[in-house]
Amino acid sequence: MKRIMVTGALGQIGSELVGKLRETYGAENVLATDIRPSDNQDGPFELLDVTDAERMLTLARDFNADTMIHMAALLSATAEEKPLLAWNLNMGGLVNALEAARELDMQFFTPSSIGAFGPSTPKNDTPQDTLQRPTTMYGVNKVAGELLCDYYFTKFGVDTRGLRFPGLISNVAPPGGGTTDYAVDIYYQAIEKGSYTSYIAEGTRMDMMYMPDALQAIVDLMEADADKLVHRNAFNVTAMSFEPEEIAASIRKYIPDFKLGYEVDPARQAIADSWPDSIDASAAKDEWNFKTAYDLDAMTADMLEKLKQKLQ
Ligand code: AKB
Repeated sequence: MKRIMVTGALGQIGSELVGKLRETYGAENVLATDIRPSDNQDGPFELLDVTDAERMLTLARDFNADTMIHMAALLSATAEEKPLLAWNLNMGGLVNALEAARELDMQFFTPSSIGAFGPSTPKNDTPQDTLQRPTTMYGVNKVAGELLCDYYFTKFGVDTRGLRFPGLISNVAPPGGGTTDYAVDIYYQAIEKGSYTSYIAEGTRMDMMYMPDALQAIVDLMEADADKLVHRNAFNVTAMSFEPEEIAASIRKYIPDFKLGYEVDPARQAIADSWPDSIDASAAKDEWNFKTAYDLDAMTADMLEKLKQKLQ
């Protein structure tokens, strides 16, 4: 049975991933860590600032971890507001986690993002292997992170794996500081107010995926046969690509009077404009059978049902 340590366990992905890993591998085999304290009593938890390399290594060693899932990071919009903090946290945390993995011979996962692409990347069907010259600090961190993970694999033999996530949509943890967050907020506002004002402009397409598919993709990639992996860091994955009007149209199937307006935030719009419209996930499909269960309408139905239960 795996012994898994998760950093950033209270973040947008971490807070659901820990539950999924505990269901799959047993609660006692998953150590959740975060810089903030947790009220969750479902399994082991430790406070950890990921820039503290010594504590990270000690926690992993004391837990006998054989797998490190490193999630702690600032997302794109916050990283753009605080670029130096983003560099220190995103890169410092990653190198500390990779060093712990090297020292303790742990399997390793960390997410990359569609943010690893930039304006000169092909916009449609963005290939797995292509030009990556991002213009955001988050993107710089993600490209450097992909390369660093490749380096730890080729140089030290650490079993590093990663996914380039699109915008992730979840009904559990609210996102914080991302560019794609509008596609989560829109569901909350649809239920609470029947309308939404989008900070992303009409016609702006971005890739997205429902959180249950993202969690399954992490487990599937970590379980994949290493001999079949041509790529490692990081696979393009996506379930859908849409613009604000398309998600609004999907919501109107359940809330017919739903209204969408626009008040564009230039900072987040500039980030969105530098990212692809749709990426190609065929390498993930070919190398480890990546698949998704939710398209836009299936996601909308589930989001609205779950959020109604939560908010009413
Ligand atoms: C963000 O918007 O920053 C993230 C991402 C696509 O990496 N959701």
